[in-house]
Amino acid sequence: MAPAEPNAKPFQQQGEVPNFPEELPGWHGYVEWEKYPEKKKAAARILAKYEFPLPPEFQFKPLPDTNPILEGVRWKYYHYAMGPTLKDLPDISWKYVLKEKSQDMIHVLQFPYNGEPPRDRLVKTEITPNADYFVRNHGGIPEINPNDFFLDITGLVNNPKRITLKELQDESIFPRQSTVVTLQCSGTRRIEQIHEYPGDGDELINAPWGEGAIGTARWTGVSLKKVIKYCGGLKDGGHHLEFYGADTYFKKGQVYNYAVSVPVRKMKLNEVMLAWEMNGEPLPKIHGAPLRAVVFGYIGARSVKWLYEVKVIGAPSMAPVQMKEYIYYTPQIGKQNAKYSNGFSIQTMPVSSAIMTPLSHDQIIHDGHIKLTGWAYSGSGWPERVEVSGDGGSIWYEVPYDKMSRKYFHAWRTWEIDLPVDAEGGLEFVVRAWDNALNTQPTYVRSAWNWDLHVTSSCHRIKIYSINRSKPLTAKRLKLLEEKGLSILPITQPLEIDLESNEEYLEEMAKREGRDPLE
Ligand SMILES: Nc1nc2c(c(=O)[nH]1)N[C@H]1C(S)=C(S)[C@@H](COP(=O)(O)O)O[C@H]1N2
Ligand SMILES: [Mo]
Repeated sequence: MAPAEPNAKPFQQQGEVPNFPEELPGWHGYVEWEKYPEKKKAAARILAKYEFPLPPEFQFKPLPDTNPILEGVRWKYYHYAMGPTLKDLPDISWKYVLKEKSQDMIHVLQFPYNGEPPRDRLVKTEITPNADYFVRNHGGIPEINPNDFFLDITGLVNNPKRITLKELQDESIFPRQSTVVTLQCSGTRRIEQIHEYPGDGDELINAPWGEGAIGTARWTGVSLKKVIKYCGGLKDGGHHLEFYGADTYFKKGQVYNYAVSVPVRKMKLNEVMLAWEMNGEPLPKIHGAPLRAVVFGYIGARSVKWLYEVKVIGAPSMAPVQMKEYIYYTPQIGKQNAKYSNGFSIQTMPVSSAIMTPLSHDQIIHDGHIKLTGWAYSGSGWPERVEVSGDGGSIWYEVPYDKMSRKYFHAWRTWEIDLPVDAEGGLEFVVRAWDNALNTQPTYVRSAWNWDLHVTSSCHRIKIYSINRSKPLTAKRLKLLEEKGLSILPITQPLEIDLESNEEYLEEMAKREGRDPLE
């Protein structure tokens, strides 16, 4: 189970148990906040009574080797404090993790649930099985009965409408769209930034993601463009689309429904889908059932789950997830001088890639070639070339085109290469991808460190230990160990036998003219 957070005292209700009733029958775990400013204020007053436990320090210390790695006590307590409607959500959400996700997921944060699949499995298939698809939640999982579900289209459209799921699925009203799309969380590979320089430790949870917060699925639904057309099109001044999710989000003592926005241009390009199917199956609860947005090429945060309202607005959303988070600062900006306005708002994802096998610190016995596998992705195009280096980035080898999965406009490519490796000992393997517009990746994590620790798109580097059996001495040593029933692995354990016999030593010394000159 979850590791204990040392600073967390058991939750203690302060004052009367609040009651924020559910908004709609058949929509469990959904409290509407955005339409009721008074209710929001009441929730803020309640939250102000508490001193919530601090997030544990895991950026300056090693991460616990538990699974879940982190528990998220603070976020559980936010939910407990809100009374009966939300207090069960940590448990309910965990129940869906166990039901809908693979048993061996790496649970990066138990609540709100964040999880990624084991590294080797993620790139075995170009389409990620639903059970292995990463999950990034900011709150609990609402349980919404599909028969009770509807989507509201509001704001600057000519005919605002309430559309049921049945209507959305009626092909005589809306043509279906089915597209292979990769979603990538901007936190992918955050662990590399944490290891070099820590960042913002509170607001962002800073889930210490590895390389697996990315996945590819065939999503089925309708293009939002068709839905907006069905509502009579945009009114003048409608420039952005705000998406609302039914989950509750807590930030700096306030409550919200999860909300973000994308420019209408994205919708006009048919790059925003409202999806109810994932890889031919009904959308899993944990991935946003009954309905989610899928925004092609953008940071995962815009693909709102449990989507219940699309509001056409004039300027980018002022909701905290859009305005205050997912901001990419320069290395000179941090806790001392950051403002919401002095960084990029992360929308289109840059070109990036990762080596998924071998794993960092693997010790590899080989015959002059090592097989590497991984993924490459670009939000504004597609990966055209992947290059791998066995020496930290001096010499690069191109992944053969027939060892890359097929091209899609909106998806990653998985790849593999038999990398020639002559050298032995500790080596640094590096990958970089090039997209069709010739964009490639920054060289080092340091080149693109940013305070919120987003978008670690620098060349991915792993450290391995090479044992090359095509070298005569190595072959001989391995054979000897095998005869004695000993293993060379792990290299961190002492070798129990002498490195050579006295006779061999003397013979070698003679050949080398001894240790010291004779005159
Ligand atoms: N309603 C809602 N939608 C959400 C989120 C959320 O917490 N609530 N998380 C976002 C983020 S940050 C990401 S990366 C993706 C992850 O999608 P997945 O969990 O289906 O993989 O969902 C996005 N949509
Ligand atoms: Mo994300």
